[in-house]
Amino acid sequence: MYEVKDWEHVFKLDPANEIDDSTLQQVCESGTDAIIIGGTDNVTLDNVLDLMSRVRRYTVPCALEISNLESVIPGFDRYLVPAVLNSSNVTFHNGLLIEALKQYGHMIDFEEFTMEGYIVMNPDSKVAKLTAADTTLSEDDMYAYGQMVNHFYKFPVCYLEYSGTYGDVTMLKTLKAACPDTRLIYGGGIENLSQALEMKQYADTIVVGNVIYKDLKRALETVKIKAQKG
Ligand code: 1GP
Repeated sequence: MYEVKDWEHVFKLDPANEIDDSTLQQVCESGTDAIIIGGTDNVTLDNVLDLMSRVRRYTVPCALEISNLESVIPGFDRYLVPAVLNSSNVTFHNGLLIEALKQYGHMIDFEEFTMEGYIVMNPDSKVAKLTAADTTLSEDDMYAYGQMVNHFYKFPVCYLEYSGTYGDVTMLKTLKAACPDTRLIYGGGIENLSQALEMKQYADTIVVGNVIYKDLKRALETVKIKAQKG
């Protein structure tokens, strides 16, 4: 199952964070649908390679969410390419992408790549600061972004990113209403099963990140959303 459309629950590991073998084993053998390796700061070729090779001991699919060109390496099951739609800096829409294509376009297997229309909503997150994201979106704005992803860009994935804080479920619901054909991913601040279930009402896929490093037991419980769906 290397297609994002098959993923209901995903753990995201930040290559800049330390993770011990026992924790990694429990995360990889949790029954989650995939591991995404991705972060904002200090994502390097070395720490991506190290984490990928450790995750590769397990059968769980492993995807790289690309944050810079230096750390893109072969060997992942899938590559996720974020385009931050509410960024005021064109670098994060398509600037990095055009550089990547100029350098590597001749050797890319495009089937392995999935474009993500990203909407970054936590103003205090590193990603919001880095990308100069406009996090003050109204519900009308959110609906329009959803329409843009679903009907105009026709990206396969729309990712509502509240990284570091639990988001507004109303915004997610609004986005879902605008995205009938797009895989909707929610990530940010999910720290327990009930939060995972709340967001899963509208998200097709939920991403659990930080809590892995804070409270592994609660992180692992979130995988139960797979058993409890409809
Ligand atoms: C981050 O969306 C993910 O990119 C998950 O967010 O780390 O807050 O769980 P958290």
